[in-house]
Amino acid sequence: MTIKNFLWGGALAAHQFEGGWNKGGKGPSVVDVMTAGAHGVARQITQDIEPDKFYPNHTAIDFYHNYKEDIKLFAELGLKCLRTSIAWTRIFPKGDELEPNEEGLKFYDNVFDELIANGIEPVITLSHFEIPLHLAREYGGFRNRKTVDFFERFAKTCFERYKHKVKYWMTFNEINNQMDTNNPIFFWTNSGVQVKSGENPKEVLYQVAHYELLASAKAVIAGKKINPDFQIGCMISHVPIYPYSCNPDDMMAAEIAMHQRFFFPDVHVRGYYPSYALKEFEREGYKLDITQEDLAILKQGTVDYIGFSYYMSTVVKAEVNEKHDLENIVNGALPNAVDNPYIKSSDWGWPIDPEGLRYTLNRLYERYQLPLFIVENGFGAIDQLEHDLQIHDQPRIEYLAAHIKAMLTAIDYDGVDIIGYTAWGIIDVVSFTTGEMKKRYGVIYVDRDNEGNGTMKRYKKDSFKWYQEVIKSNGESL
Ligand code: BGP
Repeated sequence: MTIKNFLWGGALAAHQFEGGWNKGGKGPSVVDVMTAGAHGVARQITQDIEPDKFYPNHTAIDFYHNYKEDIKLFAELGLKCLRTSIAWTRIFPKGDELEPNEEGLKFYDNVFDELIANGIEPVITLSHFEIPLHLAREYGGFRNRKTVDFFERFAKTCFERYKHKVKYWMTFNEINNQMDTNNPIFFWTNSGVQVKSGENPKEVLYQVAHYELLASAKAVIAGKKINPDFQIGCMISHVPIYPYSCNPDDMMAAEIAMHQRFFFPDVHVRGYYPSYALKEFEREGYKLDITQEDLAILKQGTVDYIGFSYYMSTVVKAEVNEKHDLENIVNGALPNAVDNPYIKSSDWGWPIDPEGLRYTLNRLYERYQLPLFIVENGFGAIDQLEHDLQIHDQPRIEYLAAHIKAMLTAIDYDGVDIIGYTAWGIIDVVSFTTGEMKKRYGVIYVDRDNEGNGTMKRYKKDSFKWYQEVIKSNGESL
């Protein structure tokens, strides 16, 4: 094996584990007004915080008050890095203030210092689905050019404050999952946007996308001025799309559908709009506010690496599948998606496809020739806390082992350049899509249920010891 200085780690996002949603001067974000859903039941976006409703992210797993103990566990696990995010509303509670909230900045100083003291490098996402609610309500989120400036101010504030503590940054988490314009949750959490009746969601999407890509490029430019050693990446969700058969029509359907996956990283990496997007804008007659000055900024603010999440693959046929369920996250905006008969799925219907990770690594690397960082991968499942306080999560071990093996093959045989691997939800957190607690990813169990009840105590699962060995052996022991 040829990996050196590899960043083995765990991944989390502020709103899914911190709790303390209104502590230390924090303002509400777009996820703070989202109720819990369940498998097949969508989360609701409420107008404001309604007293009779349960908002799972408000307390989450209360890392806010337990960060020292949790970081101790991460150190025992041997993590080399922890990928997490900065809650924008801890720093700018409403988003449009001129001055940041010192208490929020101090909280992350404490967290980063604690991580570094324990030999864990913080890897930071600036915006992981938690744009300030005020920006969403008052400005329409990223449908408004002003939000670009608010984000830039937030990014600069973080870069300046943490320039000696953080090297690896990402601008927007899974920026591309809002390509699924049928799912209002993604638009809301990525960008603080709700589509109005009579609007063409695709036209709204591309305007929002432009402002976000611009905000990302401006952040990259500003970050490099503050510390030229910063590595600033994008973060995309990558679900490869396979053709259902070798029928050239299926092949072409898959190839065209992949534009959806590549649109955002194409701009982040190359600094200009891809030809297929420009043709679509023209063909559909979209009226977009994109200036020459913006295009120059996109060109200058390209990313250093590609952070991405990988959970599953999907399959399309040339013809539209009438039974397609548009609420189904797996198939998202692909009306021609079908099941893959060769692979199994998780209890939440997410196809399990480790080879798809090797395929993804190869495709992304050949297209962009930039270092890749697998910043999310994991297995959401129900875990049982036994009477003897053990949790036997063998399926999770199998999932992670198979994916890590595929990654190591991509490094050793295919020569793909990979910075690191951070297992998603290293400690159990609130599920993003469903708001549930019972969809667990962690190697550390948290005693909390879907309704927010439980002792919040932490327990090591079988996968804890297993992952500890993986890290210690630098991937030799799977
Ligand atoms: C990604 C998000 C994460 C995370 C993960 C698992 O889309 O970046 O925030 O939650 O998916 O999804 P879920 O929690 O819905 O199972």
